[in-house]
Parts: sequence; C-alpha cells; structure tokens
Amino acid sequence: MNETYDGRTICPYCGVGCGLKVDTDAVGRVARVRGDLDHVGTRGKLCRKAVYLPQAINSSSRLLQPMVRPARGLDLVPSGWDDALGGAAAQLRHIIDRYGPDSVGFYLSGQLLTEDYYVASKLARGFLGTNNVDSNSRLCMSSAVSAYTLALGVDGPPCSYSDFDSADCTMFVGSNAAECHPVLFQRALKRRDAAPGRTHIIAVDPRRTDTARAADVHLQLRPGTDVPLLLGLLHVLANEGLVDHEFISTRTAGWSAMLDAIGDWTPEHAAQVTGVPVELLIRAARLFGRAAASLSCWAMGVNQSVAGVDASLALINLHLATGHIGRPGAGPFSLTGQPNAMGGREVGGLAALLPAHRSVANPRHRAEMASLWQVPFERLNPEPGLTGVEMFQALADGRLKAIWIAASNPAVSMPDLASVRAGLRRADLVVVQDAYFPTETASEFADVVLPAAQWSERDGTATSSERRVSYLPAIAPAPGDARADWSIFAGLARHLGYGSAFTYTSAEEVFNEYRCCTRGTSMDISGVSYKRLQAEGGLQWPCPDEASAGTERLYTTGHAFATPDGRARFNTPTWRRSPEEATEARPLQLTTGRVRDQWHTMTRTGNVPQLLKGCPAPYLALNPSDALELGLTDGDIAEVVAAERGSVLLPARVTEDIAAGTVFAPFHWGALRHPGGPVNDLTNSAFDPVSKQPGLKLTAVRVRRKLGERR
Ligand SMILES: Nc1nc2c(c(=O)[nH]1)N[C@H]1C(S)=C(S)[C@@H](COP(=O)(O)OP(=O)(O)OC[C@H]3O[C@@H](n4cnc5c(=O)[nH]c(N)nc54)[C@H](O)[C@@H]3O)O[C@H]1N2
Ligand SMILES: Nc1nc2c(c(=O)[nH]1)N[C@H]1C(S)=C(S)[C@@H](COP(=O)(O)OP(=O)(O)OC[C@H]3O[C@@H](n4cnc5c(=O)[nH]c(N)nc54)[C@H](O)[C@@H]3O)O[C@H]1N2
Ligand code: SF4
Ligand SMILES: [Mo]
Repeated sequence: MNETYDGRTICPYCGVGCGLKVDTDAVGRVARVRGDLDHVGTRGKLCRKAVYLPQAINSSSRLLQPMVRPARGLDLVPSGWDDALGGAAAQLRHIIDRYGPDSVGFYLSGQLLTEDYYVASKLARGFLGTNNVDSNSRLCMSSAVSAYTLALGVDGPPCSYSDFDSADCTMFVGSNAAECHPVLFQRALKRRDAAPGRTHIIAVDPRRTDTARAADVHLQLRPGTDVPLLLGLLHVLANEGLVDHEFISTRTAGWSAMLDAIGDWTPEHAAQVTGVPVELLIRAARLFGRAAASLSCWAMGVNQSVAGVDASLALINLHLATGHIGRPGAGPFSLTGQPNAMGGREVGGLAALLPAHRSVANPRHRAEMASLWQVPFERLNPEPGLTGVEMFQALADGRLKAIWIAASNPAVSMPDLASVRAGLRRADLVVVQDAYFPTETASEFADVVLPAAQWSERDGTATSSERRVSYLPAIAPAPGDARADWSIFAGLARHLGYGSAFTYTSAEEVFNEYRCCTRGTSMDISGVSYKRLQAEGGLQWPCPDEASAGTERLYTTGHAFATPDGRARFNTPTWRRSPEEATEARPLQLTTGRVRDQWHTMTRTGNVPQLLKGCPAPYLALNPSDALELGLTDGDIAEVVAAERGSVLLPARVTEDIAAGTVFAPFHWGALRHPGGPVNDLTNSAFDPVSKQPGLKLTAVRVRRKLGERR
C-alpha cells in the first residue's frame, strides 16, 4: 500500500487505458471506481467494466496461496512459496539439462505489466538461453506489429486519442469499438455528432454491431474479405484522383507496383468478392478520400486472419496514398486490446523480439542486450522462439516439455482447444501464475499454481494504444500470499541460481533497468521515471530525456519514417483465401468475438452479477433465413460442428444483424461456465505466415438443431 497515493490509476481492462480514481474502504480494499477527470488521455470517461472492478477484484474466487499437484490425476494441494517455486525451478532445471533450453517456454500476456514482462524475458532469453517467450498478444495484434514494421519501418501506432477530436472521417475496420473500446468510440461519436453531414463514421464488419449501427456507412463484408475490400477502396481513390501525389512522391516508395496490383480490383470486382454493394464501397472511398483528415481504427476482424498482415498493410496503404498520416485527425490506428499489449511488444514479449523493438535475429541488437544484461553474447539465441500457437503444438508433439503460463487462460482462449488440451496433458511441467481459481487451465492441467497479486495490489507501468506509458500504483493489500508477477519471476531466477542478476526489491528498480535498454531507440523512454509519471500522469513515447514532454504524433512533416531511406513502403497485399471457406459439408462461416460487459475468459467479469445481466449465456447468432432452413427458432439449442475438431452446443439467437451464410458466437464462456463447450473447440489454428496470428475470425461449420433441447 502506498501512503502518498492520491487515488489515481489506469483501468486494467482494455488498451484504451482510461484514467481512474479509486476509493478504498476501511480495511483498505478497493471500494469504488470513478473516471479521473484530470487524466490527459481520457478525461474522466470510463465504461461499465471499470465501474464494477471492486466486485471483480474482491471476488471470493481469488487464488490465495500456491498449490502443487502431487501427481497427475490428483487434486492440487496448498503449498508454501519456497516449495512450490523451488520445486518448479528444480523441474525446469532438470528438463533444460536433459533436453536443452528450447524445451521450455513462457506464455505471457498483455495483462502483465511491463516490469513483469521484462524480468521474464531477461530470465528466459538472457539466462536460460531460449527465445520461447511469447504471449496472448500473438492472438491479438501481432499482425498489426508486422504491418507497421513493414510499412513504416518500426512497430508503433503513430496516432493519439486527440485525433478522434479532429478526424473528419473515422473508419472502424474489424473493430466493434462501441463494445470493445467504448470510451474511444464515444469520442468518435461526439466529433461526428458535432458536425453531422460534414464528418462521418464508416464501419467494416460482417455483423451490424453497435458500432455499425451508429456509423454513416456500414460495409457488411463477408468474413475474411478485408484485403479485396481495401484494395477496392484504393482502386476508387486512385481512379478518382483522391490520392496525394506530392506525399506519395516525397515520403513513400513502391507506389507504381501498388498501382499495378490494384488494377484488377475494380469496385465491381471487390463488391462481388466481398458481398458489399458497389455504391456503398464507392461512397466509403469518397468519404475517406475527400475528408480533410481520415483516421482508421482496426482491431481483431482484421488481425485475426490468415491474411491479417496483408489486410493491415492494405489499410495502411490507404493512408500512405492519401497522405492521411502524421497530421491531427489522420492515421492508421491499431487499437490494442489488452491494457499492456503495447508494453509487451515494446519490452520484447513476442518470440522474435528483444527489448525496445530489437530483433533476436540482429547481431548488433543481441550484442547490445548481452552487454546490458552482462551475459556472454553467445547466450542470446539468434533463432526466433516458438509463437503462442506453435508452443501448444510443440507440447502436443513432444518438442516442448515445459510451459510457464502467466496471466492467460489458454484452455479457453486458444484456437483448436482439443489439441491445446492434448499438449497440456503431454507436458512434463505446466506452471500457471494467475489471480483467480479455478480457471480452465489451472484446475485441470497445472502441476504448480502460483497466486498473483493483480491490478490495485502491486505497482508498475503499462502502455496504452496511443503509446502512453502510465504508472499504476499499489492501492490495496494483496490477498493471501499473492505476489507481483515480476517478483515471482525474480524468485524463479534466484531458485535457478541467477540471483545476482535479479536482485530487484521494487518494480521501480526493474523499470529503471529496462528504460536504459530503450536509450537511442525508436521508443526511447529514458526521460520517463516513476516520479514523473506520478507527478505528470502518462507520457507518450518517444520521451528521450527529462525535458521531453513526450510525443503526441509520429511521422509529422519533417520527421522521416523509420526505414533506411526515411520513406514509408507500399507493400502489395496478396489475398489468400482461408482454408476455412464454406463447403457443402460445412456451409456456414462462424466468426467469433466479444460482448460489451464480459472480459475474455470471464475470470473477473464473470463474478459480477450486474455484468452478466445483459448477456448471461453464450449464443449463436444467425440470420432468419439460415434459421428457417435449419428449423431453429430463438432459444433452440444449436449444435455447431467444425470438421473433426469438435462440436459445441449454443442457444440460437435469430437476428437480421448478421448476413445469411455467416454465424457469430462470443468466445468468453469456457468449460467451467458453459457445459455446451467452449467456442474455441471449433476454431482452427491456421495462422498468417508472417505474423503467425491465428485466424480466429473464420471457421467453416455445420449447424443443426439439437432436438428436444431449449435453453
Ligand atoms: N467488452 C470487451 N472489450 C474488450 C475485450 C473484451 O474481452 N470485452 N477485449 C479486449 C481485447 S484483448 C481486444 S483484442 C479487443 C478486441 O476488439 P474488437 O476487435 O473490436 O472485438 P471483436 O469482437 O473480437 O471483433 C471485432 C469485430 O470483428 C468482426 N469481424 C469478424 N470477422 C471479420 C472480418 O473478416 N472482417 C472484418 N472487417 N471484421 C470481422 C466481428 O463481427 C466483430 O464485431 O477488445 C478489447 N476490449
Ligand atoms: N475465438 C476467439 N478466441 C480468442 C479471441 C477471439 O476474438 N475469438 N481473441 C483472442 C485475444 S485478442 C486475446 S487477447 C485472448 C485473451 O485470452 P486470455 O489471455 O486467455 O484471457 P483472460 O481471460 O484475460 O486471461 C487472463 C488471465 O490472467 C488472470 N489475471 C488477471 N490479472 C492478473 C495478474 O495481474 N497477474 C496474473 N498472473 N494473472 C492475472 C485472469 O484471472 C485470467 O485467468 O483471447 C484470444 N482468443
Ligand atoms: S474503455 Fe477500456 S480502459 Fe476505459 S474503462 Fe472501459 S475497459 Fe477500461
Ligand atoms: Mo486481445
């Protein structure tokens, strides 16, 4: 607990990172959460999930002490920290001695704080010598990371939330921001509603979501057809003289190849492939191209695809062609999902990365990190490690022997869960670091379960979607024996014999070491300190020295792109059809996503009755014409079958909001909360070849009525 704490912190749910004010009760627990009116990024706004944080945090399902499983098939039993962590360390050491460092993997999460990530990554890459460090961000925004890097030279959204206040056209592509980034969406609506007819919102989504309903134009495309749609939009822009030739010639490279590539994608062709009416496609292109400033926000509908990188590139290309980047109200803005997905990618939480956007493949980058970590250069492995999906596949086929999971519940959130379960069963060692119990992953598969202190109970930093680094203080005592994740990893390092490099006594010490790694890089935060964050609120990187106030927007006039010649790159997207195209045997296309009041696998929001009210159970949304053909009415139980992978039972919800041929189900409900089975029993693990992000948004399925059953 922090005696000088003034009640200000950041929300632990989505990547918007709203500033909050927290009141505690007589025993110091979190009692009330409000918006922080003074917060520079979000000015007092918040959504329902944040309001009900006290109930979620103080839930009776908190994990209070370490547990170990004496043998597979037996129940977990309580244990002390030394036994649990020491035992896990001994087993890890034994596995590494026998099979080598790449036989172990760390599966982390965008819900860890930057300090947690840093310590885990330093231990694995710098001391154990494996790059098998990845996170659930692989399922989330790795396609955007690859696309930013390919197009702009380095990862990182160039925009700021203030851009919502000046954009004349805001396009949401594969983003249901009304439910998933509500505070940003409200800001976009406020701008549009202040100047109706002059400012516009476009939504690109196969469903008529709350976002689409509020938009001026809704492009209701077939799932998986973003690349053709975006190529079609660029075709119209080029054809109608809505591109910025001066910007193209002075600040970009690759335009003529791009022009060749869009030749075929006439609006008629794009309309035919995507199912979007040609007039709407042309209207959207004109609104985007004629606006003084256009902003695009993209999220999982784009990223979670076998063509996720190409789709992200196709979106960025619209901005490069029109010069809508590096100016107020303009830019390609990847909305990050988790509160610290950004921090994770900055600190090297993805398999091919080292801290501060360095790459494991780059010998200079490895040398810099070896020197900062004071380890031999040869210790740092030049090969990228296994990515999220690959880790679970490697467990199943025996290449990976141990997995250390922190702040994720992969037995619900990974695609193709039957093979994930097989992998977890075959593993020699599964360690789960979580704040709640039971979870589907811990209760069934973990050999060791370690209790984590969570938001409000430990301090550290996180970076929001607009590159804003914020400090989150410890406000309340951690329950039971729970510990901060960074200190659990540091304890593991000590048990493994690396104590002298992990002597941290506070998160601040970890942060100060980490920020040294950023000096001179594209995301230099040498000028950020806990003291400044506490006094000034969040700071947007780069912020290279104490005098810097941070950077609101990247690539403004006079600021080169991060490529060798300073020019952004047009990358020509190719469209790959998904292996999950509908067939006669599986005629419907299942897409998945979120609902407004639940968070992921529901360990927190599922404990709050008020948040369950609006949507108490999962469902399968389908068009009335499909429902009629299948003989399903509202509330009937639909059996959804996906190839040999599995089947799931879901109550039908018949709605015009989804086009015929497409069905939708939220993925929140795991086996512990829905006996009909988790939706990811159906999804497949095919991934984008560049980003290795799986195509969670498209699965070919067959649906039939389960006779005699209703919800
Ligand atoms: N309430 C709530 N908010 C959240 C979260 C949560 O769990 N609950 N999670 C956070 C996290 S980690 C993330 S990543 C974000 C996700 O934020 P979003 O990406 O906005 O959320 P999703 O519902 O996963 O998917 C967005 C939309 O993609 C559409 N879609 C499906 N297939 C396609 C396609 O082929 N093309 C296009 N263009 N669209 C498609 C879906 O219909 C859906 O409406 O939300 C964050 N905010
Ligand atoms: N079908 C389908 N599947 C999807 C998606 C989809 O759109 N469709 N979206 C994907 C995306 S974008 C994401 S981000 C993932 C999310 O999937 P997960 O990462 O599995 O989601 P969470 O439920 O948020 O898991 C976080 C876990 O960390 C615990 N926790 C909370 N705070 C702390 C803490 O401070 N420390 C520790 N150690 N633990 C903590 C929680 O109790 C919870 O068990 O799901 C992915 N899966
Ligand atoms: S919009 Fe996101 S960050 Fe803001 S209060 Fe809601 S969940 Fe939290
Ligand atoms: Mo996510």
